Amino acid sequence: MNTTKLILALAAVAATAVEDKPVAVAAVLEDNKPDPSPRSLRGKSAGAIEAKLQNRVGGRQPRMGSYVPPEPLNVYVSDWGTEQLLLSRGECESECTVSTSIFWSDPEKSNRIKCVQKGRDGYVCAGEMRTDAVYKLKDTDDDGVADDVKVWFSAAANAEGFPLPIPMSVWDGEEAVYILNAGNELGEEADVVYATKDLNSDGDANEAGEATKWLEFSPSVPFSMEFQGDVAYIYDQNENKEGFVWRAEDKDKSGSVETSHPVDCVDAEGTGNEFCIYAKIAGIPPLGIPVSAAMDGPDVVYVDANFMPASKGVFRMKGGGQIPLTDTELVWDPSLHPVIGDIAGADIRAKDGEIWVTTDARVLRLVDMDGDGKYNSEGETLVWLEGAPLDRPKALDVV
Ligand SMILES: [Ca+2]
Ligand SMILES: [Ca+2]
Ligand SMILES: [Ca+2]
Ligand SMILES: [Ca+2]
Repeated sequence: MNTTKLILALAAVAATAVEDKPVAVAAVLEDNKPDPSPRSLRGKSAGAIEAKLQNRVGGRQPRMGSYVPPEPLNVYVSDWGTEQLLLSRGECESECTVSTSIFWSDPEKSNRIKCVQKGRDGYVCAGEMRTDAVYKLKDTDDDGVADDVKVWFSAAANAEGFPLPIPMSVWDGEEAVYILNAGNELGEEADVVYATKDLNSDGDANEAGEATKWLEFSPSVPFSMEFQGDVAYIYDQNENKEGFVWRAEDKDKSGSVETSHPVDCVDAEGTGNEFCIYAKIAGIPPLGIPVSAAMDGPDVVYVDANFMPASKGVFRMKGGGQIPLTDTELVWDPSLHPVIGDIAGADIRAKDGEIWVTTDARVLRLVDMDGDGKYNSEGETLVWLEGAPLDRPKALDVV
């Protein structure tokens, strides 16, 4: 491990309260950490556990005004305290009532779900980093509990012998299920995006030829990935003092992304450049490194949870201008929300103009009701979930 990467990784570990595992040291810390999670919920997943919680803002009901919340809202969130995957569904009229069920709980497999995404085929993809596997989960009878669970791709079973120490992100794309793996420092393979397909229709992508390396881009510290059509946007802390959002596209349909071209997105169209820098996220070194980012159309939104108050919160980089994007704006300031108190960003999603984030013990939903481009006005910070069965929320998807 080189020194810079170690420092950045340690910064990331500190910023995320030791929850992410970008390097071996994090794994050691994680395993040494006493587990405060209540396990009493385990085994009760046969039926959906209803937790009726109302959205609120510092104890007040939000003034919805003319705002019409999109619905139905289905929020999948992995919990590292109770070691399971939750589904919370929102019924919204003037306010939302949230019903939460334990979507998936398996004492061997659902412990450290690092990423979750509802796929196009109705399956929920979950990447788990203790079993080094991506699972597909489906609720066939719509009771809020997954009853069809299968291994989609795993380090142990895939015929190519591809490692999967940390499945950071998964995306059910048009061409394949893409899996972003972050390498560890144990000698296993480093940072790569696999394209996985089920060619023989047996329900997994573990046979020979079903997984290929779509993108290799070490050295880096990748955290998240999402696609817009054929284009992947990958947030990478990289080894410098600013994070990158990479734009990756297999333009020539060769089956992989060429990374040897200049990393300048400005001339990407003219040069056929398949891999370039879409945004640069400046942090305050050594700790100001965001831990999660998401695309909101052409914009990049990210949550910075470092120890420097001035650079803490949810930020937006507006797209549509010069690339790489560099200008950023604080759009949600945690210091204005003493009830929330702090933010330790684990995951972020943008949907229908709203921003969703997981923090230490909550799932927050940010809604720009007054249209000022920020989420700080009264009624704009909504606590979607807190309290049991939620304990330590991590990965998030909102559909
Ligand atoms: Ca079910
Ligand atoms: Ca197969
Ligand atoms: Ca290519
Ligand atoms: Ca606002």
